[in-house]
Amino acid sequence: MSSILPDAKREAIAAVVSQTVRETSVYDIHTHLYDPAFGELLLWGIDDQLVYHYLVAEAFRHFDIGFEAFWRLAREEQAQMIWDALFVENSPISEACRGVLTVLNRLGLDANQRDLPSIRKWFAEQDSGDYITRCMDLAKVRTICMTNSPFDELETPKWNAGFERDERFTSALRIDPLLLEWDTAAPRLAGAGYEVQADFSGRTMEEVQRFLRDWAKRMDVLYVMVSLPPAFEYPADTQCSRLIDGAILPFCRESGLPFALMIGVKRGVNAALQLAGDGVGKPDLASLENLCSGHPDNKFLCTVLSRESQHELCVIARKFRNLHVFGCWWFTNIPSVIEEMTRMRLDLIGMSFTAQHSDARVLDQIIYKWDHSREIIAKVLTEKYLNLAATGWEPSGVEIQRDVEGLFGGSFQRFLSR
Ligand code: HDL
Ligand code: ZN
Repeated sequence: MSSILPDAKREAIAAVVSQTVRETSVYDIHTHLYDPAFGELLLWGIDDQLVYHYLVAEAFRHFDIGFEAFWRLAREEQAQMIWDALFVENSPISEACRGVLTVLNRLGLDANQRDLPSIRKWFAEQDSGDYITRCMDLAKVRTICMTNSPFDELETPKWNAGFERDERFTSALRIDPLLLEWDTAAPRLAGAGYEVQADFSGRTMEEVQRFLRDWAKRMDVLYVMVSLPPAFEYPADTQCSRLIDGAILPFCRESGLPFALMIGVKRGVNAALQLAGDGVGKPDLASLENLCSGHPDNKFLCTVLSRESQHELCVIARKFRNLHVFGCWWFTNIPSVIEEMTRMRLDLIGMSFTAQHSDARVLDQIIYKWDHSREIIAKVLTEKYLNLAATGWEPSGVEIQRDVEGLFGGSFQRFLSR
C-alpha cells in the first residue's frame, strides 16, 4: 500500500521540478537554424515567424487566393494575410499561432494591440547579433545543432570557403538526396570528383564514403541524418538500402557518428503548399529493428512522425541500446501529443532519451518551442516523481537536476561519446 503523500511534500517536489525544468539549459539537437556566418539563411523576426510553413498550411484553410498568387506576394504581404486570417479574423489558438504570441510576450511586446506594423517596426530596430544571444538566453538554449546539406547550394559555398564557427552552433550532415534521389545525386558527386556510378559499379561505395568523410570533416558534424518516407524498408532491394549498407553504415562505424533517422514524412502531398505541403504516414518500424539488430556497432538516433508509431518506437528502444530516441517531431510537437509521448517514454525507457528538439526554422521560435515543451515536461515529470515519492523513494533536488540535464541534451551527448 503506497503512502499518501502530505500536501506539503507534493508541493515541494512540484516546485523543485518546475524550477529545475524551467532553469536548466538545453542542447537543441535538431534545428534548421544557421550559424550567423550564413547571414540571411538564419531567419528571424515577425515576418519570418508569420510565413513559417506551419502557419502557411493553417492560413490556407481560410484563403481564397490561389497558391501561386500567394507565393508571388512579397513576404510582408504574405505575413499580413496570415496575421489577418489566423490572428484577427480567427483566434490564434493553434500551437504555431500561440507560439508567435509567446515569443512576442517573452520579448516584452504587447501583441494585444493587434498592431502588426508597430511589431514589425520593433524587429527592424534589432541588431541581429544581439538578437541571437537574446533569443538563446530567453529560451535557455545553450547549443543549437544545425541541419547542413552538401546538396544545398545556398550553404555549400560558405562551407567550401571556410569560416570561423560560432561555438554555439554545431552541425549535422543531412543526406536525403543521396539516399532518396540517387539517380540525380550520383552525377553531382561525379561532377565533384567522386568516382561513383549510378549502377553502383566500380568504387562507388568507397567513393560515397569519401564524400561523407570529406563533408563530415568540413562541417565537423555530430551525426549523419536522413528523413525517410513511411514506405522506407530495410533491408530491401532499393538504392536507399544498398547505400545504407554499402556506404552510410560503414562510414558511421569508422567515424563513430550516429546515423539519425527521421521516419514517416510524405513529401509533397500538396506540392502547391511548398514546404507546408508535406504529410505524415505510419511506417513499418521493423526496418528500424533490422538496422539496430543487424548493426550493433552502429549508433542510431530516431524520431518518428506518426503518433501511432510512438509506442512501437519505445519498445524497440527497450531492445536496442544502440538506439537513442529523440524529440517530438513536427506534427507530434503539439501539447497533447508531447504530453502523451513524454509520459510513454518515461514509463518505458526511463530517462534514456532526449525529450525534445525544436526543429526551429526561425530563430525566435526557440523561445516558444522550448517554453511550451518545458511546461509539459515539468507536468509529466512531477507526476512521475510524485509516484516515486509515494513509494517512499524521495528524489533529491540533485537527482532531479541530473535527470533533467539528461533529458535536455546530456543523454544525447553521452550517446555521442559512447
Ligand atoms: O525533414 C525535416 O527535418 C523536417 O523537420 C522538415 O524540415 C519540416 O519542414 C519541419 O520543419 N518540421 O518541423
Ligand atoms: Zn527538421
